[in-house]
Amino acid sequence: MKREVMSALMLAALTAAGPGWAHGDQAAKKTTQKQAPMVETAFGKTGDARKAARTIRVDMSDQMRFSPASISVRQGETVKFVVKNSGKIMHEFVLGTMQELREHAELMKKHPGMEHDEPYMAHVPPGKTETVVWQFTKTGEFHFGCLIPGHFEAGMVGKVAVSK
Ligand SMILES: [Cu+2]
Repeated sequence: MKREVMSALMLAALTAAGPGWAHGDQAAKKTTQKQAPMVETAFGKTGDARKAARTIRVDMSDQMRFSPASISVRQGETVKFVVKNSGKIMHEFVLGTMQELREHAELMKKHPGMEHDEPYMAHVPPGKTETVVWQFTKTGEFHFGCLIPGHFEAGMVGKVAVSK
C-alpha cells in the first residue's frame, strides 16, 4: 500500500520533470512491482521470489505471538514468508538481529508514528496477509519481531536458526 503511494508520487514528480523522464519511470515502475529493492544485511539479503523454494506461513495474533515462533533454515535458502494478521489490531513482521530489533523497538516507542518499509519487513493490517521474500546468506541465530510499541516487549518475537 505505502509503496504504491510512493510510486504514484514519484511518477507525478517525474512527469512534471518532462516526458522523457516519465517514460523512463514507466519501465522502472514495472520492475519495482515485481522485485523488492536489493538490500544486504547481517542476517541476509532481499530474496528473489523465483528462487524461493520454500514457503513458511506465519500467523500473528493479538495475544502478541507469532506462530510458528521458531524456524530453521539452511544457509543460502530463500524463503517466502506469508505473514497473516489474524488479530484485530495492526501487527508487523520484521526480520533482524536481536540487537537491531531491540534498538528499533525502543525507537518506535519514542516515535510511534515512524514509518518505514524495507524488504525484510511487512506491516500487516488486521485480517490481511503480506509477503516477505528473504535469502538467509549467513549462519547464526536471527529473529523476527513485531515492533509496534509494546508488542515486542510483550513477547511478540520469534527465532530463525540458520545452519550450514
Ligand atoms: Cu504486534
